[in-house]
Amino acid sequence: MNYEELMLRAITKAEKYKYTAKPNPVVGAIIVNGNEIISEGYHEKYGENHAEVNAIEQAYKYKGKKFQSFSELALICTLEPCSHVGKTGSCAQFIVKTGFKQVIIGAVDPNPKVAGRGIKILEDNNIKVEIGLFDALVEKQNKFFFYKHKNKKPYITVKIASSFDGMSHINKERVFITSESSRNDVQKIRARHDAILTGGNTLRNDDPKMDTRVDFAINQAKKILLTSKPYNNELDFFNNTSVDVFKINDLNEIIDSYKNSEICSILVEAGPKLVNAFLKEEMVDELIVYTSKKILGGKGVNWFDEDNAIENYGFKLESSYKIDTDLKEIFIKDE
Ligand code: AOF
Ligand code: ZN
Repeated sequence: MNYEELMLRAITKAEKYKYTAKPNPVVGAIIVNGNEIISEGYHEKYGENHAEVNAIEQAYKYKGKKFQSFSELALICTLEPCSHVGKTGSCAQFIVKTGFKQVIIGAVDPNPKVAGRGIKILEDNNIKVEIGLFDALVEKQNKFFFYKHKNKKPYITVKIASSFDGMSHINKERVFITSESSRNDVQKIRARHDAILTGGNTLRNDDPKMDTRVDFAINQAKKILLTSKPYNNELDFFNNTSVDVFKINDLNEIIDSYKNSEICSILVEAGPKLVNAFLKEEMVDELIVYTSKKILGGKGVNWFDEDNAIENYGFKLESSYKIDTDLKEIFIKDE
């Protein structure tokens, strides 16, 4: 296998850990001796070993058998090895200490704690480093992580469920607008995000849990509540989780407070008032709309005041699917 094939293999296999590594990026590392794969490692779980460490620990089992010294081997990593000592040691230092002489890197780590320093450690220790192999794929795979560090703010997705006549259900009328399949699909969107944000009205009227219910392992998203009024903190929403509560109205200030946190993405699941406030502030990067065939009429309240509001806010349709009788549309900010 050549380095291109190995990098693609590492990227593809790293994908498996996207729900458990978050808010960290998914990362893969492969160690080869010429054409032979000696070992592979992945960042499987947030807070646990980085990919390179898992690969190197595996490789030690074959030292003296498949190879004599690490200087004979090449290490392929999808992301620049980290320079910082975080929850685990510095991968770049560990690679130097292990004795590698050749490292092939996909993308440079945009995290300001790393951002080229890992590469410098390797090069300063006479390791031959190649950078940029399929970096666009690595960036796409870790879209939220790269966005957060490039823009110094989390990626914001808004999800709404709309009746055929463009409405949300009215206060305290707990009707399901969309089908069970659509609601299961929402669980996967929750699973991808690092935080879920809602407002006091939704909390009081709907009593939502807003946790992610899926049949695979995930890191549950953090919860964020925006409310200026009193609330009952014994509701299910507060079960087994820490919730960040904001009593201020300034959305920019609220979102800005996450710029130095690990949160890379926030999913807004709220009612029309808060959703429109996010849109008016031009803070939404992606808007996901589920539309059912149901008509709500007098039992509903309009999601938007004007016709073509989504387009008028500068969104363009990126994709559109049928889910049972519902329609799922994804709109992206038209830059
Ligand atoms: C690597 N290899 O497999 C990953 C890296 O909180 P920590 O200590 O786990 O560090 C997380 C940061 O490390 C993350 O934000 C990113 O910059 C980098 N991720 N680096 O060398 C890995 N997952
Ligand atoms: Zn690392």
